[in-house]
Amino acid sequence: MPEVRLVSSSDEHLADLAPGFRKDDYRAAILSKLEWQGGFAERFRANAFMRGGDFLHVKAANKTTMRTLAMAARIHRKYPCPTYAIAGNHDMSNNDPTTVPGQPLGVLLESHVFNLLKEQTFEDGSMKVRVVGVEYTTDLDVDGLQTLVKKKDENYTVAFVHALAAMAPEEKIQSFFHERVFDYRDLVFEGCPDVYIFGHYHKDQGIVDHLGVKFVNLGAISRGALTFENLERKPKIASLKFNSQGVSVEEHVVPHADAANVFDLELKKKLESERKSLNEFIAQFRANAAMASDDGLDVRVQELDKYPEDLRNLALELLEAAEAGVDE
Ligand SMILES: [Mn+2]
Repeated sequence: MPEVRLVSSSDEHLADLAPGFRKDDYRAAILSKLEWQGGFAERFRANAFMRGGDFLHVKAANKTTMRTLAMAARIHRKYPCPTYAIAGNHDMSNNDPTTVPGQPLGVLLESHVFNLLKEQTFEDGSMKVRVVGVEYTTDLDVDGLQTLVKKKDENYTVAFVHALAAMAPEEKIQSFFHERVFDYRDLVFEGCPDVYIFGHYHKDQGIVDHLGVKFVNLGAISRGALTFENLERKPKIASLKFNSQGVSVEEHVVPHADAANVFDLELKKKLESERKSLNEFIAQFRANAAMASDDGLDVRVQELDKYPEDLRNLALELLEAAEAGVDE
């Protein structure tokens, strides 16, 4: 029976140094997960391995060593199938996708260790599966995602997106990222993809079937790269089979060390309280800005654009460094 088999993984956050509250050899831990994934792809007889963004953790291009990139390249060279990747916000500088060629991810793409996942059709006999990759952008909206539709000559369509998404999210804007959270229900429409896979949101939201459309949102492979980490979470990948009987998606736990062995829990507590005060400060700033102007918040936020560019860039860099856990 003709069958296409794919594996998906996201948010590996590979880095030289342990981010946030990790206290172990973080790089070795991530690399061993990548090795395990290659073995999984072999056992599963995958046609392709797909990475959903944030393969690298630190946004500053010169903060990932050549040795780390070389180790990642060596592991992927042994994979039994090609690896495809989309860019996440950590793979770029200033949230700007045009910076990717000058980033570590750009090197992996240029050297064909990874292939850029834009639009790729995988075939086995009469079975055709098209996968569309949607990199991180700050202006992605529901209309944009709804332009992604099935084509007549393909059996199945998959969208792999680096964006926050959830089933009936309580809040439309995630408070820490200040980013839109897509609602699965808005992405089911006439001619929509058969499967959506999401990266970016590190929490595990499992595999959800909504009106026959599958949503795969298993969270990050890395743990502790962002400060709001659930210590109980198990890193997972998904395997997907497409044949004449339909689509089957399964989740698989990636072997990982016990939380108690890799996390510095005192430091996590401290980071969480720092984040809380930062959020309170931002909320207060917004409230004050709204009160101080009859024109409302929008105009005040626009006024931020009047600050000199170097000052805005410095603020951006500091925020990115804070997010990446780099104190420089
Ligand atoms: Mn991300």
